[in-house]
Amino acid sequence: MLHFPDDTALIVIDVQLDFCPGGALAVAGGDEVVPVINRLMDRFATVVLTQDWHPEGHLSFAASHPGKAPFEMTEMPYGPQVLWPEHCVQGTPGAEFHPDLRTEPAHLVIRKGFRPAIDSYSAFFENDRRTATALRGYLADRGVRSLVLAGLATDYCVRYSAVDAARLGFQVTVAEDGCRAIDLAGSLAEARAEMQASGVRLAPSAALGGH
Ligand code: VGL
Ligand code: ZN
Repeated sequence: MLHFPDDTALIVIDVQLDFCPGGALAVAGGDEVVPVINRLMDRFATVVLTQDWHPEGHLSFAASHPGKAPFEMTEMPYGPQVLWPEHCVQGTPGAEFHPDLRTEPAHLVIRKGFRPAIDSYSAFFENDRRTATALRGYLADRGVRSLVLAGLATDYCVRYSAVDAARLGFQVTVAEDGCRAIDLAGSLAEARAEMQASGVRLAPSAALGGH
C-alpha cells in the first residue's frame, strides 16, 4: 500500500451517525464514505478525526429559534447561519462515530461546535472564523504541511475545513469519493467552486498519490 510522506495528515470530518442514513441530519450515502476512509487510514503518519459535538439547545438548531424550521436561514452576530435539525448532541447515539469507522488509527479526536452560541463547520475555526480549535497548532507541532480531507459533509464541514486549511498555508486535497454532500440549494456546486478557487485539489482517493 502506498504510504504518504510523513508531513501529510489525513483529516476525517464528522463521520457520525447523525450524518448517515437514519440519522437526524442524514446525508445521502453518508455511510458509503466509511470503507473509503478506513482503507486510507493506514497510509498516513498522522490521522485526525473531527466530531461535531453540540450542547442541547445549540443556537444552530432550528428548535432554538421559535417559528423557524430546519434548513431556514437566520442571522448570527458572525453572519448568515443555516438552521439545522437537532444533531450530534453531546453524549447521544447520533453523535457517535459510525460503528464501522476505524477509530483506533486516529491520533487525535477534535471536537467542535460545543460553544452554545456559535456553530463550527471548520476543523480549524468556528464560524466566526476567529475562534480556533487548536488543530493548527497540533499539526504545526507535528511538522504537517499537507492534508488529505474526507468525510461529511462535502459542502459544509469538509468545505470550510479545506478552505481554512488552504488559507493557513497547508497543501490540501479533498478525496471526493470519501465525501458526501447535503447539497442544500446548490451548496455542493458552490463548495466545489470555492474549494478550487482556494487552491484545494479535488481528487478521487485512487489518485491521491503517496509512495
Ligand atoms: C455539518 C451541518 C451542521 C457537517 C455539521 O458536518 O457538515 N453540517 N453541522
Ligand atoms: Zn453541527
